[in-house]
Amino acid sequence: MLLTLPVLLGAAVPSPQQAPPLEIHASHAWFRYLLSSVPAGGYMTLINSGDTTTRLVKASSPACGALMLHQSVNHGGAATMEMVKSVTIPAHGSVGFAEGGYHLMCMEPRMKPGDKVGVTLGFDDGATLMLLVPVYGPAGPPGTSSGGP
Ligand SMILES: [Cu+2]
Repeated sequence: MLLTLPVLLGAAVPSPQQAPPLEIHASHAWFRYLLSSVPAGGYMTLINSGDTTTRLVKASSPACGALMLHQSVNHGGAATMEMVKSVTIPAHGSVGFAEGGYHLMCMEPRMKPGDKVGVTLGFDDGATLMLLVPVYGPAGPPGTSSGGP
């Protein structure tokens, strides 16, 4: 559950001249590609090694018509997915993007298994993280089909 708190502008730190050092990194990122007519799900773990909680607020890729932040949700037994405005990554914490939870949704994917596609993640402090994300077919990465750690 997220609560929206009033933003105290007076307490904001001065705008840095460039994006602050990135303390976010991604591990085990991959796309599941099915067909060009079906959105491709993007999965990863985002790790925040910094002292500041941050939020992922956008994603883009030249290999996608649009790259959205999604969350799978269960409304009274019906599984659907919704767009989310942001995903919070706690200080010294991590967030998993996996089936059944948060994921990236690549609309109109232009990729194929074996490709590596560029993805840019944008955070609420203005920082960006560029990834090269491998593409797998329906079975996913080798050795992870059992659910993995
Ligand atoms: Cu989705």
